[in-house]
Amino acid sequence: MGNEESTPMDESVSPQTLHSRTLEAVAEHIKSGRVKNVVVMTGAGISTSAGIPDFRSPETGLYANLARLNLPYAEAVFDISFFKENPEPFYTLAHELYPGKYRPTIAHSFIRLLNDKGILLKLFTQNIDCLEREAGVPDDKIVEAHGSFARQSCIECRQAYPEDDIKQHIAAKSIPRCHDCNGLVKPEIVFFGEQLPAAFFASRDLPRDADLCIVMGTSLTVQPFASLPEMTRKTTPRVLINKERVGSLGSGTDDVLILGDCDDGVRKLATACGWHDELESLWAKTARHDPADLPGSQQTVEKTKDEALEEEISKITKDIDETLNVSKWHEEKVRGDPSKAPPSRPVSSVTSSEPTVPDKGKHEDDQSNLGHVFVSHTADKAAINPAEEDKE
Ligand code: CNA
Repeated sequence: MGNEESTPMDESVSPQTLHSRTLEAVAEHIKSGRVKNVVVMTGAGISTSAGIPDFRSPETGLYANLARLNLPYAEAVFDISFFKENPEPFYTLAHELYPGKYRPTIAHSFIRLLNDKGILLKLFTQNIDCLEREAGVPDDKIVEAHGSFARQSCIECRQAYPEDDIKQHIAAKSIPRCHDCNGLVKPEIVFFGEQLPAAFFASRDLPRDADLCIVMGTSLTVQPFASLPEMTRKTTPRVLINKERVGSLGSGTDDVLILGDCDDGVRKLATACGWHDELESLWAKTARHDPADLPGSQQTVEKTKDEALEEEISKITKDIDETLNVSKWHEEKVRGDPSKAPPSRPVSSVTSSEPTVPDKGKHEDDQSNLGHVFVSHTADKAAINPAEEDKE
C-alpha cells in the first residue's frame, strides 16, 4: 500500500500531531493508542455503493426523474407545505427508500469497527437511510443531522407513531394518520421548511473533544453541517475520504486527503491499522441471504454500480408513475396561480441553520438551488461552501 492517494496539500506546513500527512501516519497515530475519541462526519457518498441513487445528478438522479412526473417541482416531495396537501408522492418514494432494502457499505462497517474498538465518540451523518444503524453503530453514537426514517411522529401534535404501524402503511403504500388527532404522520426526516433536530445542536461542539476527525462521502455544502470539521482543534488530525477535496479539508496542519472511493479508502486505512480481517468480517455479517428481501443491495452486489443505479431509478420512476396522482386541483393551484406557489428563499439561505424551502422558479431551469436534504453535485458550491465564504 502506497500513499499515492493520500494527498498532502501544502508541503511547507509541518504536521503538529502526525509524523506526516499520510494514511500510514494516521494509522500509526491510531495504533499508538493516543486516539480515543474519533468523530466521523458522513454524507450521501458513503451510501452510493449500496445502490442508493444520487438524487440530484441531472442525468441519473432521482429528482431528475421525479421532475418529469406530475409534481409541481421535484423537491415538492420533501417540502412540508406540499406534504400537508398531498402526502402521497412522499409515501410512494418512502416505499422505495424505506430501510431494510439496502445493505450497508463497508464504509458503514468501518464506523461500526471504530465503535467496537471503543474509540468512536460520535458519528454525524447527513444521510436519512439508516445504514449506519444497520451496520451496528449504536443509536447513542449517531447524530442524524437531517433526521432519518428511524422515528416517525404526527406533524400536528408531535405524538410518536408506532414503527410497526408505519411499516404496514409504507408496505401498503397508504398514508398513516395519528392515532390521537388524525393528523398526518411523517418519518422524522427534516423537510424543507423544518428545523434540524435538537440532537444536532446539542452535539455540535463535540468535535472539539475529538483526537481524530474522519470526513467521508460528503460535499460539505450544506450548513450548518458543513462547519462541523471547523470545530475541531487546530492540531487534531482530520482525514478526508472522498472522491473530491471539499470544504477546508487539506488546509490544516494535520489534514490528510485520501481521495477516491470511500470503500477503498476505509479498506486501506483499516489494513494499515491491522484491522483488515475484522473489517471484512464485520461487513460480511451485513450481507442478506434471502435475495427476495433485497430489491436494492443484494442485486447490486452482483451487478455494476451503474447497472444497479439505472435499474433502481427506472423501478422507482415506474412505480411513482403508476401510483402518483397529484390532483388537478393542486396542479392548478401551484402551476396556474403563481401567488399560490410555495414560499421561496434565496440560495444563500442554505447556509443558515434553518432548512430551506426550494425556489420553484429557479429549480425549473437550474438544478442548483438546492435544499438541505438533497444537494446537487452541480450546485454552485462557491455560494454555499464555507471555505469559499471564509475567503471573502
Ligand atoms: P452530496 O452533496 O451529494 O455529496 C456527496 C459527496 O460524496 C461528493 O463530494 C461526492 O464526490 C462524494 N462521493 C459520492 N460517491 C462517493 C464514493 N463512492 N466514494 C467517495 N466519495 C463519493 O451529499 P451530501 O451528503 O454532502 O449532501 C447532503 C445531503 C444529501 C443530505 O441532506 C442527505 O440527506 C442527502 N442525501 C442522502 C442520501 C442518503 O441518505 N443515502 C442520498 C442522497 C442524498
